[in-house]
Amino acid sequence: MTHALRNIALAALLALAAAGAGASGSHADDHHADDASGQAAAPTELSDGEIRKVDPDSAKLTIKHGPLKGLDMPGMTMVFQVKDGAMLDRLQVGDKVRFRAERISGRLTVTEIESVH
Ligand SMILES: [Cu+2]
Repeated sequence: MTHALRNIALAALLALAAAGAGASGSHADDHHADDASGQAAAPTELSDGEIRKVDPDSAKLTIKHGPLKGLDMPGMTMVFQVKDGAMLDRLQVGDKVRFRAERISGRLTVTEIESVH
């Protein structure tokens, strides 16, 4: 009898846990969809660009870039966030660069950049 009660209690707990996991799982899926699209949008290759403005104070970079295939974007001059402000230390206006841009939290962010010499 004690075992039966324990089993019922366990079953109830498991059901609760499953319901909880299901609920949080679908919530996580929403976020995961964002992440997945961000990752899917990330180009696998570096894109070409030229530095037009370096803004260390706000960790932003203006780049005249060629087409960004992964982001479905034609060539243009635009402002990017940079993932790490220190990335700007070695960049100067006029530098030819190769860079990777990803959509992070809805913002186009340079996650990798290197000068082309
Ligand atoms: Cu652009």
